[in-house]
Amino acid sequence: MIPVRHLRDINPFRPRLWIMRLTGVQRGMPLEGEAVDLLKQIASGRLGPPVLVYHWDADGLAAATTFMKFYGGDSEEVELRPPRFVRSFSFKELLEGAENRPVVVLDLTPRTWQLREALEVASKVVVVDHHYVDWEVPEGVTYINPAARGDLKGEWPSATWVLAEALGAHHPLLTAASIVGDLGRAALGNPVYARVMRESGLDPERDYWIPEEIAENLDSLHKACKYQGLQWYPRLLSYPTVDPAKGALEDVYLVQLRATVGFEMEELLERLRSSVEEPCEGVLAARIEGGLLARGSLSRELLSLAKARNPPGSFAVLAYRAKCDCCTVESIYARTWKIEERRRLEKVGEALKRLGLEPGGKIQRGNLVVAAEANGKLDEAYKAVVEALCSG
Ligand SMILES: [Mn+2]
Repeated sequence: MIPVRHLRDINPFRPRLWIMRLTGVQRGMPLEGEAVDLLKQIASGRLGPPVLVYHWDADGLAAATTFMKFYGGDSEEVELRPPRFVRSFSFKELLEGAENRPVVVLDLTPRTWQLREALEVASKVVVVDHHYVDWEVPEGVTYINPAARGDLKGEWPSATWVLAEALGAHHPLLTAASIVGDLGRAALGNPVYARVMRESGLDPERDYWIPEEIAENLDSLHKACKYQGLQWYPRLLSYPTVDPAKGALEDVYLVQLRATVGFEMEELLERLRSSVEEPCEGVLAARIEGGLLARGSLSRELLSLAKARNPPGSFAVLAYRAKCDCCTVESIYARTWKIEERRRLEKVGEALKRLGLEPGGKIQRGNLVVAAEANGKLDEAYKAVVEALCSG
């Protein structure tokens, strides 16, 4: 279940592969202009120690580590404040006690109301991201997101890569891990992934497992709801004596945590299989809770259960409550594998909006999902989604 692999005689961690300055040739689309200048000023430390607010996944952690590695001031003074596993967090709460500092938001896509709050409590607000954005960005927010209007060519596969291009520097293997973290095996078809792997002295296909293990190790922090770990690792991995990619690959705590997540996940999947309901034909639904933040994998598993039925079901609906030490996180997911069912999925999104939730997701071939954070409204959200799918 947990693959044990060895580095054999590959040693991608020779000093030459530590942080590399990107040259003009290696850079894809150079990011320039006032936005990048401000980011560089913050990274130099001249505007005072910043607060980093970053996504809890491998890409977010890699981006935060990259920023810390390049920070020109005293990195001990940088505040690391990822949100507590919810995207709809409040900057006012998150930045309490660290007001009037520059804030750098990494791999998160705050909504208009969140950015307005950020402007009230921070001296500068810079967002570095690669997600689609279709809402207003208030004046005063500096946005570095070349993928904001879409990225059909896959030039911006991770926020870490956007940050690398903006800073003009990165750790290529850590960047490769950030891409694998976001894309999974689809990274194998991504041009940026191939480039940064070669830059690391690695073969993009044969050595895929190296960035994959790094990404899985980093991702086990959020899967096991280790909030303190999210705050620690970008600092630990950016210490001058540590190679961040090697550190993330070999760190004993991360390796053990990943193993723990692996077998707890098996138990959770077992629980999921025994709590499946079928509120109407073709819709498989489940309401469960557990100690892992694993809503994405659980909802995908539920969809494969639906698909395996005879006749195959079209939809999976998951209401999941993750009970973490730091907090409880409730989410609602609806998935289908049929592109022709996208209209019904859109109805799910509308139903969730009517409840005051902020649904997001992807409606594209091969990945049709609508999801929302539902803290305090999980039962309502579940009923609304089932009704939207079952009422015709
Ligand atoms: Mn990302």
